[in-house]
Amino acid sequence: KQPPNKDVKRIENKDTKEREQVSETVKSPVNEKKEPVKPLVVLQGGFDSKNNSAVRKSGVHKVLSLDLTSSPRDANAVGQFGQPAVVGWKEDAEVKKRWDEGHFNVYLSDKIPVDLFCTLVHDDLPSTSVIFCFVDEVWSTLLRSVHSVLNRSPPHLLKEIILVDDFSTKDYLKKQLDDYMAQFPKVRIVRLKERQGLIRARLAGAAVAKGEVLTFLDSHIECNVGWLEPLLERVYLDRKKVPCPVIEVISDKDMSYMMVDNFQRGIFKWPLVFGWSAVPPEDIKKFNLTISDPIRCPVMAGGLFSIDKQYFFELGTYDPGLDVWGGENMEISFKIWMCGGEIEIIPCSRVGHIFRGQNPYKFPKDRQKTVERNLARVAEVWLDEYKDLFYGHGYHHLLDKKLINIGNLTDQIELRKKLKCKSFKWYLDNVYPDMVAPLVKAEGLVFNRGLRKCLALHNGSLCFETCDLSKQGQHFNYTWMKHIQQQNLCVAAQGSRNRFALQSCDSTKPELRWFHKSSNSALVEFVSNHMCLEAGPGSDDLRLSPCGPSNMFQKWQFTNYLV
Ligand code: LR7
Ligand code: MN
Repeated sequence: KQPPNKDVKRIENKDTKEREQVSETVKSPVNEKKEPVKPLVVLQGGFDSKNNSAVRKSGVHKVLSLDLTSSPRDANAVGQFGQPAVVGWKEDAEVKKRWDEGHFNVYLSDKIPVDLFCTLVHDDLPSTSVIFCFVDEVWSTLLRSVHSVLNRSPPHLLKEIILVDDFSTKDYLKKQLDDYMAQFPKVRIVRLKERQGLIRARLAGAAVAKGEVLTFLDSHIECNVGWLEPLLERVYLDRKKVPCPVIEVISDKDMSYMMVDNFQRGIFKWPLVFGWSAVPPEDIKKFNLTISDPIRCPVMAGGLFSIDKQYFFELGTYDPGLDVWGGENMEISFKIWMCGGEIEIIPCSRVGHIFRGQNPYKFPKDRQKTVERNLARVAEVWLDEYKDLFYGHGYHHLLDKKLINIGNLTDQIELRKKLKCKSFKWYLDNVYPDMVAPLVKAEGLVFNRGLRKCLALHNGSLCFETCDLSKQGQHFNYTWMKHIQQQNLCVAAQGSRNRFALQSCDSTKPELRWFHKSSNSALVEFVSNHMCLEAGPGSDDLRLSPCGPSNMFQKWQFTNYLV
């Protein structure tokens, strides 16, 4: 979920270089070393790779490669996904010879793995309400979304389709839509009286839904064959499972439908940016994962999932204070995992989505500010001490409460207590262990290169001593808040001449922040950005001086750098 324009990256077939560049955002060990992949086109033919911008948010949504080595459960093995299998003309004689054994193409049948890609599901699955919310959606894509659900869902499992119109401005979405949908008894339209944003629009749909399960979809999707049953199967097995289909790519250029790579998980990077990443190959091996096994995801993309209706309400739905777009996928994901549920991608369920580089509708307020505010709400409620990592990755400005009003969070904090949800640390340790999230950036002694001594706190003020790891007074943290911190005391940029006193740490105060790039670099005062912390020549001397790139008395080194 990045700002528009910047993140329109391309998947290239021919240009290996560019592919590698693209995969840098979210590393994918499985595919990195491979040759450029060729997309597998299903449903519709003709895919011009050069014009495909099938990427959004921070992650690369990779197109399924054809060069997987053939294994019994290989999606590309002959006959999988219902693809026609072709027998070469040289084998015609064999085909004929063996036809009568079963009066079908026995020769070919024997080539198809016995292990079918997707297993069967129970026959007493719960019914679902499918909820589409939309604002000014294009007519044809909205209709195609609805038709794909009507055509490809077993009628007894589809309770209804609820279209929530989030106060669209387009005329065709009014009477014309009512008239069109009147032919389908299962389709209901809910009209919002003012623009609510997708979060509250979905909640309006959920409030009137009659199915046992809620299935949320974006309004520019195409459900693939058999998409619904595997999702409902998971909810049936365990009502706290929240299954998502594999989100495939409908080209924004030629509208072709492309399958994506298997074994991709939804993840986030700081500051709460959604992305895709390949399941680590060690995990595939360790858990003996086949391509039809559910993939547990730290976070969901947001738009496409099923959830037991009662469970959704038990969880307190979405934070209704989230506006317009963004962040709600983080919120629901943390909530689900930390409060006893699970998020899975179900490879047997596949839904295409048109990925767009920009939001085609207007934001009532500034887009970036809206998303930032939503994310800050999520961080404040769910991240515990890790919220510093969120603010520290470019969101310091949100800490100045005057700049942004994130609204009241009492209900959300109460809810988390009531549900007895686990800590964010538990989530990181158990759900997303490969996430690197140290609570501080650097720690230990603070060594000055020029003076060749270490910073020490002595009777409330700073001085220098011979470096000694055993002395607690010499231990400092360099935090995400850019603090040089000992317990709850922070080095402040305002010192009287040569004596630097410490102040109690306060993340809202810019004068407590110091830029420090890496080992052996300066500590630059945040506010002015051109004054550096300088030591010496005497052991008690510490001052702010104009930064000089080769001044050794301005070069500092912490013992350990954690990032
Ligand atoms: O104010 C709004 N009111 C709405 O009703 C804004 C949007 N909407 C509707 C909109 O018409 C659409 O049907 O909400 C739906 C989602 O909006 P999109 O399509 O603009 O969102 P997106 O596909 O760019 O973004 C993803 O992230 C969103 C915000 O966090 C939602 O969670 C989307 O559902 C989500 N989409 C997906 O997960 C599909 C796969 C994308 C990926 C990765
Ligand atoms: Mn969308």
